[in-house]
Amino acid sequence: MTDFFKGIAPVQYEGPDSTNPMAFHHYNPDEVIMGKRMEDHLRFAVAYWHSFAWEGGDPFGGQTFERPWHPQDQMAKARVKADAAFEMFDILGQPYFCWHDADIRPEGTDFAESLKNFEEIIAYFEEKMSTRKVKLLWGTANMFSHRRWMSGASTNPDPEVFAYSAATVKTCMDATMKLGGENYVLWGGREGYETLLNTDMGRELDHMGRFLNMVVEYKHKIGFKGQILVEPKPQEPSKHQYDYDAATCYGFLQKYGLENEVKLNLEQGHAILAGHSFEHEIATATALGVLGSIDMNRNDYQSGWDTDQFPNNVPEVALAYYHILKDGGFTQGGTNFDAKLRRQSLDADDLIAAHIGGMDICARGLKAAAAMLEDGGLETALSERYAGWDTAEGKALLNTDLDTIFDKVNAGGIAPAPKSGRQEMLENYVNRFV
Ligand code: XLS
Ligand code: NI
Ligand code: NI
Repeated sequence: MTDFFKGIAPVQYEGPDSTNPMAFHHYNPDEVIMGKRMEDHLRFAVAYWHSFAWEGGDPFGGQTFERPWHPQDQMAKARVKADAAFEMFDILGQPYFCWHDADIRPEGTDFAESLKNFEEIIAYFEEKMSTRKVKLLWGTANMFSHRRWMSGASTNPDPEVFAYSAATVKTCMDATMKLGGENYVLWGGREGYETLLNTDMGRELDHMGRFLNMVVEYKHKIGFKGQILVEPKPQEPSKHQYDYDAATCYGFLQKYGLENEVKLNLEQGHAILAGHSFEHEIATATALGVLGSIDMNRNDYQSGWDTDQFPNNVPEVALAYYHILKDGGFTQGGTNFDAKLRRQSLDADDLIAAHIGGMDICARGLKAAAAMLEDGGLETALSERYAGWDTAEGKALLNTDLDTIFDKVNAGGIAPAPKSGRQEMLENYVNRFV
């Protein structure tokens, strides 16, 4: 036991009229929405890196947080950190959590020592999970912080780094499987470049494609039933990252024959950095059949950086869940809070309140999305807009050729009449629900 969260009781649902800042006002796990419990729709996960490993630094200043598990370079402290993490899971009652290897264990002096540390903590997690309901949404490898990864992991010009990366991912997949993880994520932290002057892009992409194929081969070899997910991001820390956005990732997966094996973990902040909206990224992934899971957060719209704040915009979140629900909802994926406190938010109750807020915002978004779908206004408008394609003539058009179409148009049989796109009407419609 730590006393970091001492005096903070498990968070309960008290409804929208409650003024208790340490209660849920909208997240009611058992409430049934479109035939499914809210908890089973949202599948919330706490991110170990932001909540427990990050020390409050930014590019201009170091650590602001002082936690009982600091400094993080000792095994005993890694256990204290795990104790605190599971205490927070008990307080929040969220069903899942996620980690990178580097979040949970201190780095060893060599690969073998890092692995020993990692396996000891995984065993410690296993013990804690055996008496609790909390599960692992996904595991991943941090192959971007240590200096060995400065020129990339699978895309590194040095084959020894490729080898170190492959061995690292193997151990993280093993641990994810051991803990019953439902997904395995690969975010290409430094899989990109700082300058094309020193970069053989074609070669790096081929190496990354081969690496991901090895991951998929290993998944089948060990019988891991979880989804393999890649996480698009356009830049930061690299100037340019190869997994730029959902569409770019899909092209990459197709080129390397992986489009039926690998899905996407989409993040709000990364969508914004790529110049998209979150719902654009989700709609792209659902159109291509590769939506896997989401990292829920929010970027500051002025700073232009991956600020990883907790979400606080209901209309935005509602449109994200609208596309997720329309796609049938999460199966193995979920809503991971890849979000961190502001560096001045020093206290334990700030950390709890941040998650309460994020969960409540998502609950409101989900309810609004479900209400829109149940009302069906957007679907009716869509089917009316595309109705021409459901007629016999519309269907036949796609199965003919330019000459035949030309003859028909030229003979005067076609005279398109522009129709309103009704954007404001539809925006007003959405506004009724959010
Ligand atoms: C960083 C990424 C990272 C991944 C996991 O921007 O979002 O947190 O989700 O490696
Ligand atoms: Ni991110
Ligand atoms: Ni992320």
